[in-house]
Amino acid sequence: MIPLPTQTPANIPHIQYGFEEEDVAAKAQREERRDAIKSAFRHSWKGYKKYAWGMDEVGPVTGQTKDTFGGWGATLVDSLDTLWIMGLKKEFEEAVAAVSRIDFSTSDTLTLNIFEVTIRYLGGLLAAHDLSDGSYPILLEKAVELGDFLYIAFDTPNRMPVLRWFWLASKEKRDLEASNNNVLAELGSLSVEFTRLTQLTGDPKYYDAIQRITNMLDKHQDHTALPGLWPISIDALTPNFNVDNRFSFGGLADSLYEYLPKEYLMLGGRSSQYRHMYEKAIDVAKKHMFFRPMTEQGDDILISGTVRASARSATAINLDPDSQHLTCFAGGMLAIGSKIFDRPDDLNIGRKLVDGCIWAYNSMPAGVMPESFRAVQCTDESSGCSWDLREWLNSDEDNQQPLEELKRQAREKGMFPGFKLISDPKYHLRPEAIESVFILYRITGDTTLQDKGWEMFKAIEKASKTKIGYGAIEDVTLANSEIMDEMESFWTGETLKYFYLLFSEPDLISLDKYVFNTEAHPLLRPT
Ligand code: DMJ
Repeated sequence: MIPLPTQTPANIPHIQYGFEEEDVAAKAQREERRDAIKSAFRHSWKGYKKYAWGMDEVGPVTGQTKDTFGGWGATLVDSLDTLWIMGLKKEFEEAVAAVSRIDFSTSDTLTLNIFEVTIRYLGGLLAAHDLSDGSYPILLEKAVELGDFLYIAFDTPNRMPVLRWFWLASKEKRDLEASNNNVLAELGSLSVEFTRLTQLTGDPKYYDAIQRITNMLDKHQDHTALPGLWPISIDALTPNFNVDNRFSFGGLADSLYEYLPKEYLMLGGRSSQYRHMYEKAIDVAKKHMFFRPMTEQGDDILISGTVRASARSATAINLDPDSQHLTCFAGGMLAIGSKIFDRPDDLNIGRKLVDGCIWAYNSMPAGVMPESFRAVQCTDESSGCSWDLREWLNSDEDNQQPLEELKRQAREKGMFPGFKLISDPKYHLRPEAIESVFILYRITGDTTLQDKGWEMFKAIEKASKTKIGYGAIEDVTLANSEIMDEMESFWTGETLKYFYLLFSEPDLISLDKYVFNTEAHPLLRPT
C-alpha cells in the first residue's frame, strides 16, 4: 500500500482577497441577486422532488425520470452540499434520510462510469460530510460503502481501474483488465475523492489506488507527442500514451488538470509531485494551447483551444482554434495555481481565459456560451489583433465585394463575429464558466465579475426555465430556443452553487478555510 505522504506540510499561502465591508446599497443588490439564485435552486429542487425523488434526474420539460449514473439518485447526492450551503437544512436532512436508504453495493445500471459515479456521488457524500462537520455519520458510512464497491474496479493485474465497469462480472468473480481505450479525464480525476476517503477512514487502500494512477501519469508526462500534456485518450493497459495526438483542456481531458492543484492542497502540500505535474502542464498549455481570438472589439482575451501534435516531429504542433464550454474551468484553475504556487503571471492569464468565456456568452443571441465552437486565432498580436472581416469570413483577397455586402452575407449564413463555426449550439447547464468567475472574484475582489455573473444568470434563467425546473438550451444562437428535457445533476450540484457563492458573504465557503487550505479546517486536516 502506498501510504499518504507524511512530510511536513507546505506553507500554502492564503488566496482569498481581503474583502472590506460593503456599503448598504451594494449589500442590498448582492442579497437580492443571491436570493434570486436560491429561488432558482428551490424551483429546480421542487421539480426533482415531485417527479423524480431518488432517481438520477428529472426531465424538466416532461417530468419523466432518468437513471443516467447508477440510478442511486445522482441529483439528490450531488446537490447535498448546495443544500447545506444555501442553508436549506430541512431539505438537507430529508435528503440525508433518503441517502441512508441507498444501497451502493448493487446497481440497476449494468455498466458504471467510475469517474461520473465518483464525482457525483462520492464527491457529494464527502463534501456534505465535511461541510456538516461530520454531524451526519451516515454520509461517511455511505461514502465507504460506495468507495468499497468502486474499489473492486481497481482489481486488475496492473492496478489501473476498469473505467466503464460491467460490475456484475466482478460479482461473478470474473477477472478484470484495464482497457486499452480510456478517456484521460476519467482516469486522472479520481484522486481528490479517494484521497479524502483515506484521510477520513484511515484506510490506505483508496489513496493507494489513485496514487498508482498518478505515478503512471507522472512517468509518461514527458513522453507524449506534446511533452507536458497527456493526450485526450490513452491506453491504460499496455500502457501507451501515444494512441491519440489531440491535447485539450476540454471534454475527455479537463478535470485531470483541475485535480492536480486540488490534490496538492488536499495533501496539505506534503507531496510536490502534483505541483510539478501541474506546472509542467501549464507551461506547455500557455505556449501551445491558449490563443487570443480575433474579435470585433479587439478584446484582450484568451481561449483554450485544441492542439494536434505528432510524436515523430517536435515541429508538428498545430493549434486548432476549437474550444468548448468545458474548457472554462481553466481560468479559475490558473488563478488558484497562480496563488498557491507563486506564479504571478498566471493570474493574468486566468483572468483573460475567464474574459474569453464571458465574451462567448455575450456574443450569442441567448446570452449563453455554446457547447463548442471554432474561433479565429489572432495571428498578429503586434498590430493589436485588429478586426479583419475578410479573414473572419475566409474571403479571398480578390473578392472585391463591399464590406457591407460581405457582412450581409455573413448574417444570412447565421455567422457571429469572431466565430467561424458554432459546432454545437447547445448549453447543457454547465458550471465551468461561472465556477471560474466565482473563483476569480474571490481571489481578486473585482466586483465587475459579480455583474458579469449576474448577466450570465439572467440569460440562463430566461432561456432555460420550465414549469418543472431548468432545461438544457437546444440552440444558444437563437434568442428564443427550444428547451431540452435534460437537467443534469451538476445544475443543482455545481452551477447554482457557484452562482450562489458569487453573491454570498465572502466568508461563506472561504477559499482559504474550506476548499483550498486543508490545514485551516480540522476536518479537512489530513491524518
Ligand atoms: C461536471 O460533471 C464536472 O465538473 C466535470 O469535472 C466536468 N464537467 C461536468 C459539468 O460540465
